[in-house]
Amino acid sequence: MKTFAAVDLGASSGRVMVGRVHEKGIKLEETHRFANEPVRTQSLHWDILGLYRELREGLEKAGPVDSIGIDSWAVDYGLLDASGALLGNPVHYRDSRTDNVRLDISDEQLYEINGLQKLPFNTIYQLAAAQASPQFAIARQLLLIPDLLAYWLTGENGAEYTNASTTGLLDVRTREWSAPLTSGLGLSLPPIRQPGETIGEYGKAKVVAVGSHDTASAVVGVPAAGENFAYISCGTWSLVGLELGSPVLSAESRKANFTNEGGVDGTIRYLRNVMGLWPLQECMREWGSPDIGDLLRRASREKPVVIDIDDPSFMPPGNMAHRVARAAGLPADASPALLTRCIVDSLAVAHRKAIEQAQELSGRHVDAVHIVGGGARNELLCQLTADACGLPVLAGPVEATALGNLLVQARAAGVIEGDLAALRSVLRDTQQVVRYDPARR
Ligand code: LRH
Repeated sequence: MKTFAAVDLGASSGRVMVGRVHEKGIKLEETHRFANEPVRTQSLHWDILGLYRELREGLEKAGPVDSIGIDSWAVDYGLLDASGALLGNPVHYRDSRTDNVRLDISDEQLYEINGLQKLPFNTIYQLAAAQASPQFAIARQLLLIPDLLAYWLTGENGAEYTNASTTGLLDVRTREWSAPLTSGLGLSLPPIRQPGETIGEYGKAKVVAVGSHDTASAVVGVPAAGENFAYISCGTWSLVGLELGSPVLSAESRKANFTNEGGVDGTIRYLRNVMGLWPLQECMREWGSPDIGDLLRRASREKPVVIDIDDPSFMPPGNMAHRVARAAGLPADASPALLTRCIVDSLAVAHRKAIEQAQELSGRHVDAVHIVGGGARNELLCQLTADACGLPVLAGPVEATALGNLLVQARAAGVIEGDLAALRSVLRDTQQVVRYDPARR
């Protein structure tokens, strides 16, 4: 048996989880949890030094481990000067600086190179927005957030492949930085490293590259058997899609805004970002954080109301309950239960749309939908998703991201052998999964 630390920086909190892994078992324990709140000055920023301090405190609390793996959400980065010092606090992707950014390349040409859905906050747009700043003029190197933290721990720099694949700067075919997309940046982009590679040492522990894009680790953590499954990594976002062997780059795929992100072991995460639980999280914050179980029970007794929850107007924070009520044609004082029902119903319908389109565009048929992440706890959402899709939903594990992070480390350490299917079979043997069958229509 070996012991690993998974560091996961999520939308509102960061955690250090310790996993004890042997060939047939995995035991997970959260040893440190800390806030990950963005800080607003003129822009919305990461509190990166505070997070680094918490990360080190968490590793201290974790005690001796064989290795450490770090993941976080995609696309965000820090800029370093020629001496390797960080230039300012990284900007959070929900900042408005990318609102009106345009690139010199057409959407069609861009998709042909990078295969990514158009999300206004992809690194390529963030860089276009940042390029005129004085900071950028002295920037020499870009590191994505997990790579930046690993650099501080080990002194080694690199770009982990799954997260690099979300920047918009990677060539989806060669899996390397695209020369046409990066040559004008005036920045050096670090060499790509694959999940499982050793980055360096922190004390006696190795620091190992994992699927450092949280969604890539979550997809490793999907306890699926075979390949005919769709997954929803459901938390602040719902990342809805399929695991494929090669990208889908058709015009239809681009128009439907499907992405071909890089997965662990050379897989392609063919998916679309669906708004996820973000609007509900924002409403809950406005409502003073009521008990979610009670809210969902009351919501389940309300009549369904469906809106286009994927409308980009729901992306920025603030005033969410009012925005949802207005979109649904409900009175401004609509009850939290009714608004919750509306968000959850709308999300279930958006899940169905993405799963149907993913199948059509890729030719892959699915016969079950796995929901992993925090959303797997939301019984109403799981049932409504099963009903909307007309497919069984298999919910869990909630901790798919941390588990995917740990499994890649465990394989690198030789505790578990084999491909993704072998890693997933450990999950099927050890993790609880709840099945929701679709209501008969
Ligand atoms: C989910 C996630 C998603 C990205 C977004 C920025 O946490 O990484 O995959 O699109 O955050």
